[in-house]
Amino acid sequence: MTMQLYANAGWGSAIVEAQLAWYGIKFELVESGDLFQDAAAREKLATINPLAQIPTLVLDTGEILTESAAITLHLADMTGSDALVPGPGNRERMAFLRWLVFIVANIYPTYTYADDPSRFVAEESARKPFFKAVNAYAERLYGQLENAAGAPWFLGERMSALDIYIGVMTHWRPGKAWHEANSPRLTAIAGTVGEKPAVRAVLDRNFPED
Ligand SMILES: N[C@@H](CCC(=O)N[C@@H](CS)C(=O)NCC(=O)O)C(=O)O
Repeated sequence: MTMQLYANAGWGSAIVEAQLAWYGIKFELVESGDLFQDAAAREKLATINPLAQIPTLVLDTGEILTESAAITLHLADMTGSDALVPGPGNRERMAFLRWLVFIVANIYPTYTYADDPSRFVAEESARKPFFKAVNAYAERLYGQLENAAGAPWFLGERMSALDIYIGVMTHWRPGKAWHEANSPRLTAIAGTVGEKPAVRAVLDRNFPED
């Protein structure tokens, strides 16, 4: 079977969609629907990914792969390419792994918690302050990512999947204007990665307002 990517325009599936496009891997895009607004969409996705999150990838073997970092590493293994993931022994490997995990373990969860605070904060009046606090924390984390960023790519001379994460995630809270003012390096990386035709096509589909 053809690989299937569960996706919703503008969401984290774009990070994987861009990598699949980069490698030229054939896949079918399955619209997940809005997992916050549509209970049926959540239920359907939960049958293959109990977290009901995207990206969710169904491999050509029928196996399910979730977690964007695991997918990123697996696609590199599968293609035998080091185009987006510096291979073992490569001097950029350690920084790549550190910041890949930093993004998914620290920054990404701020969206899980603040996209819909009602899931975590029962008291209605506490939701707004919680949303604000989580977003302020996200800003601090983006500050750390900014401080670690090289040029023209996050790892310096070579492009990697980290640049694709940055190209997608800088569209999310706190938003492009905030990043332009506070994260000039991340903003530059997002601009440069967006010039790569394979990535551009995916960004245009996911962020038509660009
Ligand atoms: N750790 C996961 C996070 C994925 C994630 O949070 N995806 C969001 C969309 S950008 C989602 O599906 N949210 C729905 C939810 O949290 O219920 C990854 O790196 O793939």
